[in-house]
Amino acid sequence: MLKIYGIPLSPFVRKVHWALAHKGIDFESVPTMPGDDSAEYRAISPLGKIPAMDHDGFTVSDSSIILRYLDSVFPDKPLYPDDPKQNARVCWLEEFADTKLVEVCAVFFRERFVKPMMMKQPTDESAIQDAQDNLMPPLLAYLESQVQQEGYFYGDALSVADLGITSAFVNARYGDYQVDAGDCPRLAGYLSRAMQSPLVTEQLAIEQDIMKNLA
Ligand SMILES: N[C@@H](CCC(=O)N[C@@H](CS)C(=O)NCC(=O)O)C(=O)O
Repeated sequence: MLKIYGIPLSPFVRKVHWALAHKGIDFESVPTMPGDDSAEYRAISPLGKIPAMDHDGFTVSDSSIILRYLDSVFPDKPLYPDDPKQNARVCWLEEFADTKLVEVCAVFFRERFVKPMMMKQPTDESAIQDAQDNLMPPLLAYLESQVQQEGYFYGDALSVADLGITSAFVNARYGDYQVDAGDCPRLAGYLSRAMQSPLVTEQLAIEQDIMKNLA
């Protein structure tokens, strides 16, 4: 049995759920909040971060490590290409998404979704302004220079680059942030294709159900 610990509002947990859905592998989603400091959870995720995985008693944490493991154990529909250069490129795009892009998308998510809706706290408009004017533009410019005009973000098959980048922007979307098609036509076109793909629309509907059941 495969269990994924976390909640899919986390871009990292969402990435793993999407990978498993793409590969057609059943799993149990075990709702776990970020920073869970129970001894049981720390045993499988020593930093207390989500996601973590339990596969027939083998446990490991971190979305990228989980995805690499899953790609080896379930090699159909690989998310990491075999070719060394293509592999390095998608790993880099995953890293870019998981570090800087998630961090900036999280400003919109935190300020316009988590704080007002979940914590009943006011939005810090200056944080939003800074993200919009200063933090996001260089990231968008880079992604605009890398994304393909058609199809997937990189290459000719869905890869972890698509999962990481699209998942980060889902968090920005929860915070009412959209990429402007006038400024970044290729990236906006890509995100519109990705968000409307059957994988993403189906998974976002499941995400809504999971979150409703937790509320
Ligand atoms: N590199 C990790 C990052 C995971 C991560 O930062 N998860 C956040 C939730 S989005 C978390 O659990 N934060 C709690 C904490 O840092 O204590 C991964 O790819 O899984």
